[in-house]
Amino acid sequence: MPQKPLVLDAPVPERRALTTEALQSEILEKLTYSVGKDPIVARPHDWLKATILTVRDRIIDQWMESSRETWRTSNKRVYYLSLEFLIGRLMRDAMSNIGVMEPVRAALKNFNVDLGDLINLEPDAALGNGGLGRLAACFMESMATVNIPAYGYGIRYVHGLFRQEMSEGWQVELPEDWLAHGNPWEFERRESSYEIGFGGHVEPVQEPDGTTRLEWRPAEHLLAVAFDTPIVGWRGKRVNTLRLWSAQPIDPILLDKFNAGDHIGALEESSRAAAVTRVLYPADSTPSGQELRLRQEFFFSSASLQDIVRRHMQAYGDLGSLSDKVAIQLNDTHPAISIAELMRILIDIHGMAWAPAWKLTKATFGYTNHTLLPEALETWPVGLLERMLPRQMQIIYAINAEVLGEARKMGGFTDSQIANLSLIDEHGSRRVRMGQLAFVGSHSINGVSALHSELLKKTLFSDLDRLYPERINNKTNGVTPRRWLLQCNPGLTRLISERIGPDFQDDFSLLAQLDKHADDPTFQDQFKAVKRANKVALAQVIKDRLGIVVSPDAMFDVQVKRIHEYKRQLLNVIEAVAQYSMIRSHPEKDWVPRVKVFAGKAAPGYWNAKLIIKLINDVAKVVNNDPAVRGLLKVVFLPNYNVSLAEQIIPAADLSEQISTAGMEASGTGNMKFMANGAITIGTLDGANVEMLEQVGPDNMVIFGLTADKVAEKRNRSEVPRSAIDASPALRQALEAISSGVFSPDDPNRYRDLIGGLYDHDWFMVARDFDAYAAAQRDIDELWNKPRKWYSMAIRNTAHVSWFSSDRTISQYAKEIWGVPVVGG
Ligand code: NBG
Repeated sequence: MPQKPLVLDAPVPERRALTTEALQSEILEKLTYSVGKDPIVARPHDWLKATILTVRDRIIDQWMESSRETWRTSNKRVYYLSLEFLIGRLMRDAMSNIGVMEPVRAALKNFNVDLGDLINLEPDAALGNGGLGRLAACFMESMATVNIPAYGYGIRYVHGLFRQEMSEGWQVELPEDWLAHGNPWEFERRESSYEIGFGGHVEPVQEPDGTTRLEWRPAEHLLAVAFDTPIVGWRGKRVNTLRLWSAQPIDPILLDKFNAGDHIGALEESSRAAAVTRVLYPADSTPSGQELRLRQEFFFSSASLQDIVRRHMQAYGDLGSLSDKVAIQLNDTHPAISIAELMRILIDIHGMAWAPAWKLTKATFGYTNHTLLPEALETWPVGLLERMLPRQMQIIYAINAEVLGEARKMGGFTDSQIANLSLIDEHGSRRVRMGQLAFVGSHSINGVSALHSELLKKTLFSDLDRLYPERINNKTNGVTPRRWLLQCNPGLTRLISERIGPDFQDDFSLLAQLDKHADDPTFQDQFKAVKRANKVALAQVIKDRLGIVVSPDAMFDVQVKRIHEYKRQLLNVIEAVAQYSMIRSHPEKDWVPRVKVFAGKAAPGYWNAKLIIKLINDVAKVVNNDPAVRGLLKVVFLPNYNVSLAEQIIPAADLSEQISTAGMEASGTGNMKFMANGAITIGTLDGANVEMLEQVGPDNMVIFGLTADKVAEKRNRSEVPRSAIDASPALRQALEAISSGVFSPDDPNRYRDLIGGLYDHDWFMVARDFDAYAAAQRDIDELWNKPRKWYSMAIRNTAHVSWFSSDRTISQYAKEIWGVPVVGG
């Protein structure tokens, strides 16, 4: 029998007073009774905790109301399964969304505590690597904003993404400890814990009615315990839950072992279990391929599905309606094992027959693909799956038989196309392709920009697209304009509000009204003043962290993102080297002063990416200290890029570098954040850049380089890059300088192989795009010299950014994939 929660119609509690006095006494009460500190001795972390608890209280009433409403209305729920949530700090976001920032600031001031200091003290929750994880965090905020009953499911890693430090210009990884002072946002839910099995075997079990069913008997179990964080939308109307799972042992200590004197052995199981959720894998767009990673994937998938099924049974008492009431979105293939696990739950535990279970599964799941890079597509050895998840592997085989049967029935597939469709990759040792599994088990497969979705159809999934037409669709990424404009750039927000009124904060399409002010010199001057103030603040950060002095009147030219060869930080730094030698050989020319800002982490095992960081730092050392440069070019690498640093850098950027090899960046989301903050983009026709160009128009963006088609063509012809290098004296000279050790006198051969690769194969088209890129940079210089033109372009970037709000993206998911209503959006 369905058991609905008892109280469905509790009265909506009175809103708490928003006055400074009320907040002041609440903060004091939290400090005293929850933190246990006397204000006289309280430390900054105590005040932070008391403030977060105060803000949290104001969210909880609405949180409960949101979930009561979902029970009451029986609306469909959306579950976003993601191995990564790159949340960053939550306090400013929450205060701003519920509108208590100023009274909290005033209340703290009366205790002589500065809110700004507390904001900077909050640890940056980095439970993700890059764009994919940050997208999940933006989506959580937007789902609450457009009033979708949604849950995010992920892992509560004890250590998020590593902290990056520099040692003589090399990246060094140190553990990040975001939980060191506890996490006042979360609620541990011991009652919501599930057993997760691994290993063992599958056994036939006789039912009383004479039929047999299969049952998985895992050899090993551990416990998934839920930790809930409330995520509040704009204006606090809806609060959703981010539920992160933590792994714990079933038996915290084996007492018999302990009593027998084996004190270490007694805790072995405990530490084995805890290892599952201890660390985030630090690879971005490259799978780690390790057994522990697969354990993480299954652990959080199984826990989430058990939770979803339990909640559904509690409300409806029957799984037949699952896909009417539940939509599950798979964020990349990381949770793809969920497809086999849901089938197991439906068939083995709830006794459903194969055909209806398969239909229900497909109707419930949607899959978002985030990359085409072949090396980034997850596969797992069949043997490993058979050992770790024997029943799920049987189900994968059965799904595969069904898919291949359908292909044969449809006909027209060659042997190699059939091999392409198969869930099992038979080349070399047999492996399960998680992308194929996610595809066949979902009714919707989406890419994250128009170009990327087209390429999905044409390349990676061309055969599956023929077998199952209409499943592939596009949902261009977006970012939350609350965090990435209103909160990170209060100066610009104020200016825009003064010009067009504050309503754009509730309807970002109103930003388009800025277009008609783009040529107004007064508005341009104000826009420039806001930008300059943000640059002064960033210059201070650069000085504090690196001891490098940069002028806020120089152009801030910024490339911040994960370090990856396809993102081509190398192209950028080679161009800087070329520019450096131009400045030296032509001191008489009127060079545009530039500060090149880089930041980003490299996967610890990705040698070339780490070498590129070292190269940037080596070049910086020479260029920044050469008196002949006269400060006209500065190169800075800011260590430990994370969400909070991004919030400081992006509002201060004049130029946004989005220069990936065309066809390789699925979407990019940093590009949209820079656009919102009035930076001009220099970019390739890749990912969402293509749609940015459509929105803002070719006069307001600088596009260069090979298109995705041309890149593919050149790769097919395996054209040698050497001719491009021979034809470009500037490039040749820069490459020779780097590879001969001009920037690495301590180790002249350091960059020989890295640069050699450009002569050899140049997979990422660095050499072949160089001249176009350098020319585009000179166009940028010219624009900079015409400030009226520059700021009209900058303003138009902000004016036309609303399409890239994640509210728009989420509304499209809701309408076109999930079938749930949205508000506004
Ligand atoms: C990344 C892409 C980005 C994209 C984000 C979010 C992975 C696997 N993919 O281009 O590289 O913006 O996903 O969709 O991290």
